[in-house]
Amino acid sequence: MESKDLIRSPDTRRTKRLPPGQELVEGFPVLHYGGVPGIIPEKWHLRIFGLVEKERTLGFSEFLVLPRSKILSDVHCVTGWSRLDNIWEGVQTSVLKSLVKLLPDAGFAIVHASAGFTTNLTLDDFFQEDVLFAVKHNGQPLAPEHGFPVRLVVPRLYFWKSAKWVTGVEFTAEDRPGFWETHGYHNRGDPWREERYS
Ligand SMILES: Nc1nc2c(c(=O)[nH]1)N[C@H]1C(S)=C(S)[C@@H](COP(=O)(O)O)O[C@H]1N2
Ligand SMILES: [Mo]
Repeated sequence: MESKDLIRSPDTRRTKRLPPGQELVEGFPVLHYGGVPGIIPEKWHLRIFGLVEKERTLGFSEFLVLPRSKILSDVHCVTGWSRLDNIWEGVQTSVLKSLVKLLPDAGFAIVHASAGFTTNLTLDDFFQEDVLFAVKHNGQPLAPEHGFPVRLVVPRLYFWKSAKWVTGVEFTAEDRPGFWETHGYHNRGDPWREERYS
């Protein structure tokens, strides 16, 4: 579906855009654990499950007709680089609320990705207006190494929360630290508070 106007992530309005301990980069470094999966879009699914009334699985063609938005955001990697003014196009997480009904006990979103990768967010962080499932970066489809066909983008937290090659979202009552969170990274990861490691 055609996307609406550009939403600015609030951090892009700061006069000082660089969080403490970060350095600007011009390129787009690639970081992840393991290999780059070769995902065939026709075989890709997004499963929405856990504490929902009725679980749902969307295929790529169903995902592509969901309402889309464009978001301007800065990227801050916990390893110290930041990349400003990224335009992401995709489906805001809030759209999921029109696809499934969350049960009252749900408090966390566990984002699942290829090869068993997960990352955890509170529902408050997950449903912020600037959080989206991106299919494009700066007008181009995502490159395989940057998460093709779909990645999450969580602009206000360090970039490890922005899972590449997303396959599902699970709603849970209890928090469940994900891959990087159980390998020494902070449970939340606010770059302005330098929540880097735990
Ligand atoms: N599936 C998956 N997503 C992931 C990771 C990963 O290991 N697996 N690493 C995270 C980390 S640590 C970072 S810094 C960003 C890097 O994204 P980029 O390669 O597009 O710069 O992806 C995040 N998303
Ligand atoms: Mo990272």
